Amino acid sequence: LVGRDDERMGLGVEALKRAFLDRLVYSQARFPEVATRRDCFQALALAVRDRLLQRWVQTARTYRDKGSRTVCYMSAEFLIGPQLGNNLINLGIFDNARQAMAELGLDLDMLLDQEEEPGLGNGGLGRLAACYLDSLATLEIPAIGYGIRYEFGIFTQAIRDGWQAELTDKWLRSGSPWLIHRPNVAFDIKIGGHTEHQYEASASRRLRVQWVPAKVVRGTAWDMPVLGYGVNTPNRLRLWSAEAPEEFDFAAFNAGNYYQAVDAEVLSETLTKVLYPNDEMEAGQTLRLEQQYFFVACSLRDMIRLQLQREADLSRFHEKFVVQLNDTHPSIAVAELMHLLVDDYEMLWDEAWSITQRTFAYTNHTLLPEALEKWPLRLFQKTLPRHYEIICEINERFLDEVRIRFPGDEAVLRRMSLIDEDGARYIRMAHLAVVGSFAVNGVAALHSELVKSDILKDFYELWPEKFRNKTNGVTPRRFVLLANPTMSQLIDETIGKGWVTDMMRLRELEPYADDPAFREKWRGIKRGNKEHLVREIKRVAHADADPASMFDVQVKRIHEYKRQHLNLLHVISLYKRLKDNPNLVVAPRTVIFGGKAAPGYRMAKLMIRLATAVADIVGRDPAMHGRLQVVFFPNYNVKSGQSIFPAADLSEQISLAGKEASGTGNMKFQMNGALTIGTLDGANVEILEQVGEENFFLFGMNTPEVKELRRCGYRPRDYYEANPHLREVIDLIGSGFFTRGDRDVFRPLVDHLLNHDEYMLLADFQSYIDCQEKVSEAYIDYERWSRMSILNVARSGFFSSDRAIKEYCTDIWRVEPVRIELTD
Ligand code: DL6
Repeated sequence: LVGRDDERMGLGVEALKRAFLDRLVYSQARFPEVATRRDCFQALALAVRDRLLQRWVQTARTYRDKGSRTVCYMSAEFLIGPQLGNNLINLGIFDNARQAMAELGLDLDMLLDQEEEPGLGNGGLGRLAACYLDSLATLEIPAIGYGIRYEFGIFTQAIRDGWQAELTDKWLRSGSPWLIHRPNVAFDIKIGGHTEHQYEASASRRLRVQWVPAKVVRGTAWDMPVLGYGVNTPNRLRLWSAEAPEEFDFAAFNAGNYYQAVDAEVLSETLTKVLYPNDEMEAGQTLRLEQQYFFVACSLRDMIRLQLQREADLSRFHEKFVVQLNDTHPSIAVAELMHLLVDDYEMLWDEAWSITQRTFAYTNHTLLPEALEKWPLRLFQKTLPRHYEIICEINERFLDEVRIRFPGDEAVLRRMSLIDEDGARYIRMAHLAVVGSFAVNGVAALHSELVKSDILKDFYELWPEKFRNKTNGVTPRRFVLLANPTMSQLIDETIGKGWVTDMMRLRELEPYADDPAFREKWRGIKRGNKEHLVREIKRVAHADADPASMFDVQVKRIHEYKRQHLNLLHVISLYKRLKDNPNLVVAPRTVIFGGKAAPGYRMAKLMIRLATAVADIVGRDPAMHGRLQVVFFPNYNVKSGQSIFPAADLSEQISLAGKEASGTGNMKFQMNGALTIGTLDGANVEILEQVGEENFFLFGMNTPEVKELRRCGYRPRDYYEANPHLREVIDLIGSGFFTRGDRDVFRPLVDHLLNHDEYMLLADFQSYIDCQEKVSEAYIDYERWSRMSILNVARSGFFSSDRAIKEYCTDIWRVEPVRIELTD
């Protein structure tokens, strides 16, 4: 198969041209003169897909022949981003494709821009899953990503009159060239109904449990190939889509009720219709629980199907598959595997439980107690009656173990139970995940410690050996090589190309931080990236930005704990000081915000409104020209992130210490040469460790200080009373200055800060302002800044997702790479 330069496989310029034209005619039914941009994108994407599929078939065959142990990464979200550019990079044909398209009179960038972003995730957690798929394939680890093919991904954000408006995300409007439907890989999944227990006549020993469902939904597989960089391994991302088991309900149809017949189909399809936004406590959402169960049930059946193709029974299931639960969203898998093994495959409970506990590992991604998933017991029981029984059984056996370990301690039993019985009753999904898994990890060193000392403390005391840390990482292929080609080229020229898969080699850049000529090139590259972003800002936000100013950027989900409003307090403080003292010497700044607020999260939406209001007033003030600008970049997503990270000078990572599990944006900024202003939170702690204090702007309380302040009774108003400048800033917001005199708009925000301030902005305010002064001084000394920027990149290797995945492989999954050879 290899070495041929034909339309399906060749990687050279001529072969790519032929492949493109072939696909344009035979897949799009177009000739070049009338082809739309979309047709051309589609043709190129399909030509690239052909090259992936050849490798994919070979990979699948090798895995089957070798019976390889496989990692199954189960996640309700995979924020994969546009695929074409990344696939060209990983195939090593980006430049060839550019040339091929140019020779056909087409611009590759224009084609790349046609691709709809698959918004199959909310933020960090979903993007992490996508980075991990890239690294798994790059490291040649047999792996399957299992998730949901949402018809509507995360909403598209528009800004209307300064407020966030949500528009539906029809990413599948024109189909996706990357998804391959497998209608033959289909499972019928039961939901609702009741159970029937059949007992032996002679004794009351239970024999079989029959689950009689209220409805059945069919899941069919859609596969997306995920190619590794510089290797022949495309792994599989398998996404499940819901449909009715039969096209029509024939009974209803024959009775003449066509609409009732179609209704069933519509209802079934609703199941995978839309991605739920996080940050909204919607524990009452039956549909969300059904979604979680549906994709997990399909995935486990798929794995069992594969295992039974290889072996006669399921006794070695856990040797062939290891399942990583990405947060609690798929944790119902613990009960589902028990249901399958015990009810369908008639295994004894103890053997089934032993297999289950050796199959799963669980990653926790949040320290916010309100984000720990729990389901109202009634809702759960109604939706999954059999799983409710299984969870009760798991719980009884588990609590017996707890009783032996902590005799007589009723409080610990209540705290650890899988069922929360304090007040309204809930099923605690994190507890189910911990009990059913052999390994539990946090996503940054500090977070993993807090998991052990706070949120899962009792479990850590019971099973200390289960707990580990796996600091997150991000893929340098997408976020450096693809996003920042000019910097990548300079690095290639300076230290060679090996860094892309061995990011620790970036350390070889360190001596160049002291080379003035190198620093000048470095600045030139950043300037070019900023000019590119300026054009994007003009296009999407209709705002001007000065590329000579410091690009001070905070892009991430909007949430009070991430404290975008603390950033805004600094902006207002700077604005006020510049107004009061026009000769103040400070670095000119463009402060850029981006991020979505969950549609039902009122305070987050108000924070966006504050950002747009401040941007408006500052933008209209001629005195701010060349000194301060504020931009809200709408609809921040993976694609726009690729323009934003390479252009940033300053990365804002300012969450309250102890709240951000890790953060991954912080890593993407660092890899692109931005300096961090941040608290000792999440992975910032490790970034600081890597780059050294002199190359990081640290401010604010640390986690013990936050705890101590809370213990003593935090009174935000005391800080307001004691700090005249803080008072001025807060009062300006409250006065209606940013809202044409309307004092009501921001009243909830100001009241909240003065009376509650759960995330302690006021306590950290002065430290943040002082630190921003240091940032400004450093930026003005542009040689020093460039040096720091180079050192940040040189010391970013630890945050490659390859490092993280290698740790998972050796410490949790115990899997080995499998080399894929392409043979004739
Ligand atoms: O681990 C990926 C990412 C972390 O970097 C963020 O710090 C964390 O907030 C995020 N967690 C979630 C949790 N959502 N829920 N549940 O998105 O995970």
